[in-house]
Amino acid sequence: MQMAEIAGSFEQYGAWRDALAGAVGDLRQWLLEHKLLDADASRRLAVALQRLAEDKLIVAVVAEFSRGKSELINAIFFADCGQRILPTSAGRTTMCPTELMYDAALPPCIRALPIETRARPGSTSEFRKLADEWYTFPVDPTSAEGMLQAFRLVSETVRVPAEQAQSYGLFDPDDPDQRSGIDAEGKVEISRWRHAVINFPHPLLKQGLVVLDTPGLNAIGAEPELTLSLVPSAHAVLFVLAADTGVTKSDLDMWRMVARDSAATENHIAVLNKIDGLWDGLKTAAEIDAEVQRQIGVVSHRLELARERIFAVSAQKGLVAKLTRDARLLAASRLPVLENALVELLVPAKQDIVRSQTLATVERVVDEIRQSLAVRERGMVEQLFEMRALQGKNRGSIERMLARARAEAAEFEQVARKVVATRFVLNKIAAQALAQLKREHLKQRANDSRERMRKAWLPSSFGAIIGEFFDRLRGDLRQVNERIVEMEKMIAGVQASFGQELGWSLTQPMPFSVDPYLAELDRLQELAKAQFGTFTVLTHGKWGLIERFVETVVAKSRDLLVAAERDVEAWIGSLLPPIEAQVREQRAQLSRRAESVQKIRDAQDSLEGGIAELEATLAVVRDELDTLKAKIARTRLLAGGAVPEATAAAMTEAPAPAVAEAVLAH
Ligand SMILES: Nc1nc2c(ncn2[C@@H]2O[C@H](COP(=O)(O)OP(=O)(O)OP(=O)(O)O)[C@@H](O)[C@H]2O)c(=O)[nH]1
Ligand SMILES: [Mg+2]
Repeated sequence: MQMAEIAGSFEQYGAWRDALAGAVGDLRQWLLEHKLLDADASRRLAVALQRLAEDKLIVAVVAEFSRGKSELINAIFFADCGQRILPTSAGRTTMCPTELMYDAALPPCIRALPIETRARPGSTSEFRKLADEWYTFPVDPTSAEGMLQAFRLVSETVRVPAEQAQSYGLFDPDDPDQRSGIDAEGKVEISRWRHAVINFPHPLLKQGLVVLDTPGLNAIGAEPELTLSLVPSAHAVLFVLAADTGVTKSDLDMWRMVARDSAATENHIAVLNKIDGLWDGLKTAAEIDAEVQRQIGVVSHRLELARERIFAVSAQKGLVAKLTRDARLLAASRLPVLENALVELLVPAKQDIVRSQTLATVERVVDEIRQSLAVRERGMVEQLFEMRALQGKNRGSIERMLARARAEAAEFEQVARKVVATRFVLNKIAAQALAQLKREHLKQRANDSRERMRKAWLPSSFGAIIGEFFDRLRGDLRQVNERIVEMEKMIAGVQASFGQELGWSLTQPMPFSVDPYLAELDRLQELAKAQFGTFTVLTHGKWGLIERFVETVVAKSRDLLVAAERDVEAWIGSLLPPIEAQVREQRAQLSRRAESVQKIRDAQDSLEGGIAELEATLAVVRDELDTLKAKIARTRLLAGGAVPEATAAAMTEAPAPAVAEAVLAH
């Protein structure tokens, strides 16, 4: 009952997404059955469908240790498990970053990456691709006790010699606080795992929710993957403070790191946890509220975050209230207020993105097909007109007509040759553009910078070296952009000449820009710069950490260039197929026409039959255009409907006329 808010919203979102995927899948199936889908358009729809299937809502929870991150996750998301599932306790509990998610391709399990991998090159995301490096522990989701037991894995520690911890970048002998952690045998305690992924068939996780729990105590600074990748890519970040500790210096350091890494704090919510500490049984409700408001004011001031983004709660009492179905305690915990805010932050924004991405692809494909069908329709209407004019005509005029049809076909081939020539030039420019984005290219740039850093050994010079690394990557991207502009111009030229000579109106190529990648590079550089700024004194203990940071920066740059390469390639791939499809369509049309005139010449009496046949085919094409119109209208309607019930009702009715009309309006 108490889970309704979050669970209900996520379920609605999931249902909306499934309905949208259903409409796109249905459209694709129908197009395939009617042989209207070429390979390129088919691939584009498949990509859109896959993106819908893999859609995730990521919530990251970060804070210093013991602020109640794990308890908050238990209370907000997993109270319906009937008990606390993530381990919580005083002191350090969660030792490694932990993702809770569900991937139906895997059985329920916990996969854990050993801490030893930190001594080897490669970021967590690179190890993610190496299944053999991970330990897999089965989880029985039907046994709460078994789950609880299994989840304790995230708290496991080992004692290792200080030097070993140092090689993992987890121990700095120059730090007096850390030195005091060495025991009589010269060992220190560290996490046993570097990262854990809990695959767990919980209803929220099945809808695509991913929850990231993080360890406190500097872990966020020691694992570049978290700061550079996992937390910034979350759709919502919960930053947790505790009412009994207030905003300490280390809380503030961590907040600055988190806020800075994400470029903007629009996805961030601060949670002031443990407000039950103020309920001493003597204060009145009004007094307690005044104290809470005062603390929120302090947090707002120190984090430089608007009051509206700060939520005071008691995670622990909220969990207890949900487990014991105590509505009064739940209200006192103020957890539902936070949950509403989280849903508000998460769902509408995500829905907008998914909607516009999906519709952009689908509308484009439908637009191209509609154009092909329109060409076919127009050709048939012209042909019918001619055939009707032939009724009762003599042989001579039929011969003339045949000659005209053949001449037109030959003339068309002259024009169509331009496409072949364009394809040739396009391939050449494409190869030049893509060469800038190849892995080997980046590898060389990275090795170069790494070598220079190693030689310099002076942290103050690292900023400049890293800066140059990024400058070069930006230069590469700008070159790619020049090629893109070239290709755009070429396609526009071909389209214009087809427009002039054949009267075609082709859809303009989709605009493409490398600006988002440039912006992403800027952001990455900012992060790297800030990070290197913290290494003012270079000690041996820190060198390993720096190496890992460089690793991560390079890995992130590679991911970025790989994504750019994929997008540029897809864009190039989408330039010519619509024109080529139109050429094929027109060619087929012209040859059908010549054929049918020839048939009439060969057996003049079959003219009536020919006309009837053509009329029937024309009816089929018109029918296809109508169906296409209805299908895209339905997809739009589904995509726009935020409320599934309303959408479901609308689906059974005819599509709204205004929308349907707009689809086919030339
Ligand atoms: N009184 C009170 N205690 C809480 C509340 N939330 C969490 N705690 C307690 O605070 C301690 C730390 O909670 P955790 O959830 O383990 O904290 P964490 O932030 O995950 O800590 P690490 O995993 O060590 O980084 C535990 O003993 C919790 O029972 C709360 O709302 N009120
Ligand atoms: Mg924890």
